[in-house]
Amino acid sequence: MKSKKPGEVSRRAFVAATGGSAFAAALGAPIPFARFLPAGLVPVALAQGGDGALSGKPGLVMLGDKPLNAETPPHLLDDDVTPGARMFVRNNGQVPVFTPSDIANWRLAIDGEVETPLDLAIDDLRNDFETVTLRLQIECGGNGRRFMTPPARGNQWSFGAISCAEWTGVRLRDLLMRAGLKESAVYTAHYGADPHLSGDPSKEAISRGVPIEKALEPHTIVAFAMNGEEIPLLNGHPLRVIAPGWPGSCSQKWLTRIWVRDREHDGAKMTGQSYRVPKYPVAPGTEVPDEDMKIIESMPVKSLITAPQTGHRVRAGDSFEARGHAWAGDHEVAAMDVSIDFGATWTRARLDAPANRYAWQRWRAAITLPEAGYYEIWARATDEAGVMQPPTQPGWNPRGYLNNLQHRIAVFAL
Ligand SMILES: Nc1nc2c(c(=O)[nH]1)N[C@H]1C(S)=C(S)[C@@H](COP(=O)(O)O)O[C@H]1N2
Ligand SMILES: [Mo]
Repeated sequence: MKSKKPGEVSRRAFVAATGGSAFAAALGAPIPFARFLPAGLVPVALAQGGDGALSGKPGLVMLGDKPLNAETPPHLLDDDVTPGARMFVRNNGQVPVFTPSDIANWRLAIDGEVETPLDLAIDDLRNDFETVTLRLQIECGGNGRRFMTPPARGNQWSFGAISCAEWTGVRLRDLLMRAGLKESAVYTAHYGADPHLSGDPSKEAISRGVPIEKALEPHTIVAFAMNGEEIPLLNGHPLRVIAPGWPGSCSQKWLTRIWVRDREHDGAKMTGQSYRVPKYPVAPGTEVPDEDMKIIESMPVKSLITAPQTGHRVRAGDSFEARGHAWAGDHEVAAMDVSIDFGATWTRARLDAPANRYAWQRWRAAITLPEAGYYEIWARATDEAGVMQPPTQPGWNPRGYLNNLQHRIAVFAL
């Protein structure tokens, strides 16, 4: 293996090409008068409530542009397989810009605690390893943060930092087996080609990893296609890790390197308070020292109402269908219940099996509102271990992770 740090040459090129303009990348169009755009002003096409859209992702709600983050309103998550146009975007650094030759010459390095380091082209992945296609959910560890009291700092995601697309790629396990894991291999470290927000090429935007056991699971993959097409640029084109069921931050986009380590990885956003929760329950608002924090692994049980859209109007006495998805990190969802009386009584919904492990599960319920007035539909999933979504925030934690409170929508009967 050459001593070249993978992605290094390209990274410099990206910084030069982006020139700090995440807006242009997000809009999918150059901004001729960008130099006159007042600092801090978000283009109306991208602003929350604006009638424009993130390039290729109409209807998503922008949370911010530095870094670029956007979530999907629940009613746009109704598809069994999330289309690229409806997949949330979570960036820690700048959106990278690639030339066709960057993509054609893309390399993935597997190095560290392995017998034979690998330096692979995307065609090597396609040709030399078994290809798998799986529906896999990716949820940001901070999804639901907006509903934490007191508020936690970070992107104020409501319910929409979740997707379940159909990913095609190779098992990370097969790559690690080809390289030959040493006894000392205990953790992976993932690197991507996105520049740090500051543009400083010596800094990483984010570099997280997983324990070797998670890396060796057959559903942890290195994907080169999504929904039978190229991965959208904003979601990691041309190559990304999918470590399903764990915080989305484990699923490195624009992947250039997997470093196998002999200890827990300590890359950007692995340490301190990032993607960590207290080892013990704390009162809301408590400051928790770093050494009392542990790395988040499986995401908790959760569900969404994807139809009808909140604010829906029906005729009293008419039956209509409510439906959505439920998922539970490493686990399967065992039961789904809905309520139209603010949780006083619950009715069992129909719940489908997942298309494969780590796919979200479809649920449906027939609903009738007895008389004219305002109602809410509440939805509640229970996992196979009997753990149920709470009606309000679960354990508060300093950065507002893992908020799996029940989703509720408004419905009016006329
Ligand atoms: N290279 C790179 N990979 C990344 C990130 C990033 O900022 N850079 N963000 C992570 C986080 S925090 C999440 S939640 C998921 C989001 O994936 P998506 O943007 O495709 O929805 O990507 C992860 N992979
Ligand atoms: Mo995330």
